[in-house]
Amino acid sequence: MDFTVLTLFPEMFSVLLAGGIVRRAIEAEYVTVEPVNIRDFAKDRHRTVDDRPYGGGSGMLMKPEPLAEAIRQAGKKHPEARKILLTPQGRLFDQKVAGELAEQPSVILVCGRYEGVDERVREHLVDEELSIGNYVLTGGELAAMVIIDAVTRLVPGTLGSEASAQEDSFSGGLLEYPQYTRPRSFEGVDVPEVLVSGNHAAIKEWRRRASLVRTMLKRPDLLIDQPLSKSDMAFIRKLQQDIKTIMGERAAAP
Ligand code: 4F9
Repeated sequence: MDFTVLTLFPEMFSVLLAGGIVRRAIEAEYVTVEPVNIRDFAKDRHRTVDDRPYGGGSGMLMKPEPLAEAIRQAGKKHPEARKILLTPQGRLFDQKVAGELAEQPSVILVCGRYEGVDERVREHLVDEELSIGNYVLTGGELAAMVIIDAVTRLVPGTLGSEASAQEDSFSGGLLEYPQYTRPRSFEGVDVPEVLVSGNHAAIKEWRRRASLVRTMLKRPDLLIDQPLSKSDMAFIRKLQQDIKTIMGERAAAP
């Protein structure tokens, strides 16, 4: 999987390339990450990349020609690439989108700066717009790094174990169950007994139920469209019944 990042600040990506899973994935040749300086495609003596908006207003825009040339050259090198503009106006990036991108042979990430890019870039030179959340950044670079990180760990082979990507929060659609390591008692709080029982079936059931409870309490939105087994449903119905009983007792209390 090849990432090409078009940016005015290629040096920002040195942190991403310096270590961690992305660095290891590059070394093992599962992915490539190539930051390309958009300014290298400016033609004038001052290497201008921005200009004032027609119609007036504060701030500057990225002018279309250097961006167009950078996108064109990256597209020549990677003809299959999906061209993505990072902007708060885009479709919201989530684990599902990360999975889609991990199946692409190549992605070109276009990072805007200033007050944005000329509308014709958005309309005609990219395939889609992605947002990593409902906030405004100073540019698309941090969004590009978030996407590269989340997608890289889904490229087959990149994580030490394939299982661990699958088991993470969101991958199964539910939040991750609570995890513990030594010591068995920490600041007066003990590890749940079942986890030290050695009973693998009981541990599996406890974890599934813990995931369900957590998701119901913290992120009930994630349960929509979530496939639930008969055993999951029985557990949830029992919980609802217990809550009703408790609430009933409370209402009856003096
Ligand atoms: C990009 C914000 C993606 C959120 C790009 C300013 C951005 C962004 N997700 N903000 N330029």
